[in-house]
Amino acid sequence: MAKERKIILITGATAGIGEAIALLFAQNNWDIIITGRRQERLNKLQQRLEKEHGVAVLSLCFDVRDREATELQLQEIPAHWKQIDVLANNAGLAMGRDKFQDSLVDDWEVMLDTNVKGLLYVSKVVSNFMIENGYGHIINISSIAGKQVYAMGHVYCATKHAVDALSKGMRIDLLAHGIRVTSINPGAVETEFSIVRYKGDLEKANKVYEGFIPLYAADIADNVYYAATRPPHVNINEIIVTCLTQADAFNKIKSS
Ligand code: NDP
Ligand code: 8X3
Repeated sequence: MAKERKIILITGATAGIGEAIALLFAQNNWDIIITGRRQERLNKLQQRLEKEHGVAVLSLCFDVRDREATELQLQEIPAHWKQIDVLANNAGLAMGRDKFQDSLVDDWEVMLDTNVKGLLYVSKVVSNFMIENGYGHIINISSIAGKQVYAMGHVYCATKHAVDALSKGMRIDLLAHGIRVTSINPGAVETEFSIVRYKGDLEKANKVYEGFIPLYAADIADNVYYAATRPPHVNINEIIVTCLTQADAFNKIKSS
C-alpha cells in the first residue's frame, strides 16, 4: 500500500523532547510511530495526535533495553508502517550526578543499556527497513555531554560520546544507501530529564533550570524538523544547540 504521508518513528515519545517531536511532526501532517515504556502516556498522546491533527499513529510499548522485545515489536509492525522516513533516536536518560568513585554501577548500566545499546537495537532493525525502502534518515538525539565531559557526568557523558561516534559511523556505512544521519546535541533543555537524573528529587531537579531561560523541548523538535525537511541532496551532519545564556557544558550565566 502506497503511503499518503511521511512516517517518523520516535523512541521515548512519552515525555519531553520525544513528545514535542511527535506534536510538531503531527502538526505538519506526518504519520507517527510513538514508543516508550508508559502505556498510559502513549495512549493519551496517540488520542491527542489523532484527534487534533488527523494523522495515523502506531503506538508501541517496549523498553529499548530489552533487545528481544525491541526487535520483535519493530519487526512485527505492519508492512505499510515499515516505510519509515525518519527515525528519531531520542529515548535516553541520565541516572545520578555523583563523583565517579561514589556512583552506582546500577546507574551506569541503566545509562549504557538505554542510551547506547537501546539506540543500537532500534537502529539495526530500522536501518534495514530503510535500506530495503531505498531512503531514510536517522536523527540521533545526543547532547553537549557527547562533546564535552563535565564533573560528575562520567558515564552519561561516555554514553553520549558513544552516540556521537555511532552517528559518524552510521553516516559512513549508510552513505551508499542514501540514508541520512544527523546528530543533535542540545545543552540544558527543561523536561523530565533532571527529575529522572535526580531520581524524583524535585527540589534538585528544579534547581537545574533556575536563574536562566533554558531550551524547551519544542526547540529541539524544531531542530529535528529542520534537519528532516532539507532538500534530498542535503544532510545536516550535526547541530549543537544551547540556550542564549549557555556557551557550552562549562559556561552558563545564571541570575542568583
Ligand atoms: P525525558 O525524561 O523528559 O524523556 C525521556 C524519554 O525517554 C521518555 O519518553 C522515556 O519514556 C524514554 N525512555 C527512557 N528510558 C527508556 C527505555 N529504557 N525504553 C524506552 N524509552 C525510554 O527527557 P528528555 O526529553 O530531556 O530526553 C530525551 C533525550 O534527550 C535523551 O536521550 C536525553 O539524553 C537527551 N538530552 C536531553 C537534554 C536535557 O537537558 N533535557 C539535553 C541533551 C540531550 P518512558 O519512561 O515512558 O519509557
Ligand atoms: C543533558 C544536558 O548538560 O545535563 O544531556 O548533560 S547536560
